[in-house]
Amino acid sequence: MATISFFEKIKKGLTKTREVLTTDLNDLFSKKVIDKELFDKLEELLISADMGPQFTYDLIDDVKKRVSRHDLQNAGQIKKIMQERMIAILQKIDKPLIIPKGRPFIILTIGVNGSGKTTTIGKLANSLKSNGHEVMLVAADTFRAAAVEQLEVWGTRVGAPVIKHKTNADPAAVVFDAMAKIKAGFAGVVVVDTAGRLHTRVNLMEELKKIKRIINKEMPEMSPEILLILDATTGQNAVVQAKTFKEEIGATGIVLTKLDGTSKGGVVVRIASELALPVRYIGVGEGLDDLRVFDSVDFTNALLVS
Ligand SMILES: Nc1nc2c(ncn2[C@@H]2O[C@H](COP(=O)(O)OP(=O)(O)OP(=O)(O)O)[C@@H](O)[C@H]2O)c(=O)[nH]1
Ligand SMILES: [Mg+2]
Repeated sequence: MATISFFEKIKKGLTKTREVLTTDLNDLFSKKVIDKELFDKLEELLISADMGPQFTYDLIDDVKKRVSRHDLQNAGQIKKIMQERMIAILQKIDKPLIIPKGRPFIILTIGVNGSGKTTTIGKLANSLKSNGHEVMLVAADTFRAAAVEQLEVWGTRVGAPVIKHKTNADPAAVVFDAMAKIKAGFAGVVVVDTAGRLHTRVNLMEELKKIKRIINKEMPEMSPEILLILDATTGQNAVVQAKTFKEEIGATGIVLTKLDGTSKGGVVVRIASELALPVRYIGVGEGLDDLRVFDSVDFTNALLVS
């Protein structure tokens, strides 16, 4: 079986959004004339891919101005303009997570129920291990039955130890144990799984704040990466959640999961425009190898270039 390239994998993962943006746009741009109907259809497409109203109207406005200046000869050129505008926005959030080797580093994952936290941790641990990092997983989701077992399955698959307590134990106490491992000499990446929560649930938010306080108290010299895991299939809702988590807990980066399951991949543009938070990784499937470092050029190529 031929191995598919890194780029092809992203492209495959983005198929559903690609279908909207590339296939439908190509149909649209096969028209020779640039008229009102074309703009209406373009607007509809961009909105359905969840690029957000701002991006959509700015793009259409730009194209209209170019048309009136006779700068635009055919509709096909619109795609190029769109890619340039997307890259200009996405570059701001294109800041990969740099993880040092031989020193402890803490990643705390946060996000609503089912957004993909535990799965992302499994995939991330796999990628870290293959890049030569030591990895330790921390089962601070003591809330949901079977959450610990789910993390342990990933731990076994990737060969990473899991720190755990019993169901309903204090999550902060599990994190405290992990900090003790660092103090005792563990010099790898500690990845903390937490319970899913509604972004409106006060008690669960307080639990996350407590975990963060423990990390800051025990490891004051360390800046943990607080990774907000967002489900791309929820589109605009993911942006709303992100705002709340950012305000309440203070995220430092985003992972956008399930891009393979949605035609709303344009939500990355909204995230970039509305939240000043880097997108560190994207999830394009459920397998071990389905996490990708976010790169604005690769991403737009995967979406728009045939
Ligand atoms: N297709 C696809 N599915 C994903 C991806 N990431 C996660 N999932 C699936 O989404 C579902 C929920 O994932 P979990 O990792 O359990 O989510 P969670 O945030 O840990 O959930 P809670 O612990 O209940 O809050 C699982 O069925 C995963 O396999 C992805 O990138 N693509
Ligand atoms: Mg989980």
